[in-house]
Amino acid sequence: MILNSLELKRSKNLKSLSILVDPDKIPNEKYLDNLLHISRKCNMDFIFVGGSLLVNDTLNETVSFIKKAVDIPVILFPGSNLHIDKSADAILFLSLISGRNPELLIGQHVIAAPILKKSKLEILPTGYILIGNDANTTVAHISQSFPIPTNKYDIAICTSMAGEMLGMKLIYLDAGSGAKEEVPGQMISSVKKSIDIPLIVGGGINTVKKAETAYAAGADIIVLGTAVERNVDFISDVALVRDRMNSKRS
Ligand code: 1GP
Repeated sequence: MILNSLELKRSKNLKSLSILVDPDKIPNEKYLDNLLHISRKCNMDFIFVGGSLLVNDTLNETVSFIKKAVDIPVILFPGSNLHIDKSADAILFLSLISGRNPELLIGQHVIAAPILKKSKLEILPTGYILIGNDANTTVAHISQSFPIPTNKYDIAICTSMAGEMLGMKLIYLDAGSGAKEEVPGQMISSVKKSIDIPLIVGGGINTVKKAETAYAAGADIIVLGTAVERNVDFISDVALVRDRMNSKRS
């Protein structure tokens, strides 16, 4: 079970790495093949698949391709209840707790629940928290919600604590795909101290330094999307950071 393994790793302070594959941003099969080859070589922990908007309707194709090619757990990162594929291993059952849009707090979940119940997907109840100073991003627009500003640590802390108290099993601090400003290290460490569940951090992590900062501040999993689309070798650089951190602990 993915959740059990994450909780165990968290208890040992072992770090994980995930790439985010947006089916709309795969230029061709060769690209995906190479991405998966490098991921396998780097012992990628997870592959998240999804995006706010999926306009090309290639989610199923993408998940099947990945499942055939590698043994890495595939976790759906859905933008809506339409983004479900039963051949994945798990789904981030995201509740957008930084926002006040009832559809994304509970509405879409009600529609998805009976479908998910019949599937074999592992459900990962996740408190999803958008961080950023720009209310004009794709995710802010689609979600019709404001992100928590990068300097409002208290709001991020209280939101994460409330998520955990509501029974969510993971917290995801996301600056949004391609964010200019990543989630600040200080905010990650403040949230980390306030919760006892695994912490996922993503959005705008496009340098090794930013990855190191996020891990050192307390991220249990970091997610790489845009930077990998620009330079696939970035995966190996960050995997080395993860391995270095984990070797100190084992
Ligand atoms: C976005 O956290 C992910 O939801 C990844 O963001 O594309 O900026 O790496 P990037």
